[in-house]
Amino acid sequence: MNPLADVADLITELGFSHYGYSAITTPLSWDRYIQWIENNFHGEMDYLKRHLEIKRDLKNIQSSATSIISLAHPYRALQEPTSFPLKHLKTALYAQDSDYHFWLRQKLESIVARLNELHPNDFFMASTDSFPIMERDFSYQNRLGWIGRNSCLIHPKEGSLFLLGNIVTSVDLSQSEALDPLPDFCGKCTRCIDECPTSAIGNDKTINAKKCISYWTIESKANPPLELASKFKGLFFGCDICQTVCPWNQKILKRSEPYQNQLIQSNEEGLVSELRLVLNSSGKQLLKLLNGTPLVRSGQRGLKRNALIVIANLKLQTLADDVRLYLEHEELKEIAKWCLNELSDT
Ligand code: B12
Repeated sequence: MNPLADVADLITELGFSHYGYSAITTPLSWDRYIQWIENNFHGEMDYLKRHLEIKRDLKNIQSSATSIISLAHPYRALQEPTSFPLKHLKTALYAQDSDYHFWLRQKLESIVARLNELHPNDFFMASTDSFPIMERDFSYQNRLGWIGRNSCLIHPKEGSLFLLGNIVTSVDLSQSEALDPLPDFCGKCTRCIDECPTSAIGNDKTINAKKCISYWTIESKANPPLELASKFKGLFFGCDICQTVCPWNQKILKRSEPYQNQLIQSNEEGLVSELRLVLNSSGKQLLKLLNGTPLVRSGQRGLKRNALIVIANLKLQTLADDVRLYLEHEELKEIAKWCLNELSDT
């Protein structure tokens, strides 16, 4: 019997697409993870090097921890229209919404609250990027998908356009017979590798973050190497290319077409006006506009940096005067100069 039967309805009501559970083990890809860090593929994301003892053994969070529940939630922007204010700048699908660190965490906390009622003497802890947990790895172990060539977790029915949350618990959820992880259905397909504009995806299902558009437009505080930035394809925040070209996501993308703001509405006039808005707004104004969305993570400087790169990529001559205002900017002058150069090449 499913030991989570009492919360199964709640999980579905909350919009999770699928879930699984198992006993805590050393993460299946622990050695790969260490190798990835040693290869320096994490760039400036130093937090990935910390708390390794917790990552390796989740019992270090709480000694009574024995099991882990993994849950997948589809990006909400694929299911319903969101109030995301930028309709033309290309923003990753997960980010065209309020920040999942809040809404997904809240949903996980409601499950934890119910579980606490049912098991008052047990321990439950929810995490979505809030604890040093290898979320993909445990979700793979819990059969939420296979690890795709693009390193995303892919499910045969749900594709990969979903977020992950995990609940660590002292309740023993070990399966009487350990189930094998889902088989890898990537086959010979290399579309994600072939279509990645910056060749960030290796042949061993790992991403070199230092080449990944998502890393440079979301995580990094620095300016990307200009040679690399020239390949960003006008993407403003995050990148979904390695997922949107994946055959396993085509059905989901088709089904959600009515909600995909930017694929439908983007036009040059709208794009120019949004880029102007980003470049000419103060930090306070941008915070007000984007409050609660993942974009605030990049900060004023990061968003302006991203806007300058979009202008250079798309050769938007009309914005040359707006770019010139940044030639004296302490941190953005190099990018502004490069951007004007790119514009003058047209
Ligand atoms: C750091 C990070 C990033 C970095 C690095 C990404 C990366 N691939 O490593 C950057 C900023 C680039 C990034 C980008 C994105 N991210 Co991110 N990111 C994370 C974070 C915080 C840690 C991931 C990590 O540890 N990376 C290090 C690498 C080495 O680990 P890994 O990706 O888990 O890779 C393992 C597998 O490849 C595995 N492996 C490879 N082959 C095999 C074979 C076998 C048999 C096994 C067992 C394992 C295995 O070994 C690796 C080491 O463990 C997680 C949240 C979390 N706490 O886990 C989210 C997370 C991975 N990101 C997520 C998302 C949504 C994204 C983006 C789609 C966002 C966007 N649109 O821009 C992109 C996708 C880019 C991509 N193709 O991965 C989701 C992924 C959901 C999913 N369906 O897979 C997560 C889980 C966040 C969440 N809570 O939902 N991200």
